[in-house]
Amino acid sequence: MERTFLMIKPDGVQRGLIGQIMTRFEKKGFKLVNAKLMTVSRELAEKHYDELKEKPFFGELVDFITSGPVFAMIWEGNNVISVARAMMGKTNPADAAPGTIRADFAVSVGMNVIHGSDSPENAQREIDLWFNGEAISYDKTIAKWL
Ligand code: RTP
Ligand code: MG
Repeated sequence: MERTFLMIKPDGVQRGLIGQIMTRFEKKGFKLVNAKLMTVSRELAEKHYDELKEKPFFGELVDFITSGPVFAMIWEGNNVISVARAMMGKTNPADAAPGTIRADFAVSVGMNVIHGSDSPENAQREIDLWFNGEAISYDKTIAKWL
């Protein structure tokens, strides 16, 4: 089953949007397999956004991601990498389709509420980087309430 790394950025955490955003992924039918509220070191932020290190906004991006707590998550499900990206909407909230997370909750490209892995390779890299590759198993508990 496919897994992706999603992160509610400092703007989403400070604005109290964690619950509403997680609800969208739960209602869709994806399964939460790890999560933590955490502050981000510059080292971790720079590794995470390594592909963007030559971009003019890289410094601002790292400043922002390290500016307050983020909520890091691993989600599991069919095509979760691309479907989560579709549910997030385009990078710039001004271009994001109504009904997507970034369209509904954000107005600025820098503070666009959520990150999602953009490929299977990056999903695995980010799950390893943020969670040491570890996901929670539901095997022993599921079906007791069904
Ligand atoms: P993310 O990695 O955060 O999920 O966002 P993304 O794939 O949609 O976009 P990406 O190209 O990976 O850019 C990462 C984050 O950098 C900020 N950004 N600022 N000022 C700018 O033109 C600009 N472009 C990108 C955004 O916050 C974007 O989410
Ligand atoms: Mg990206």
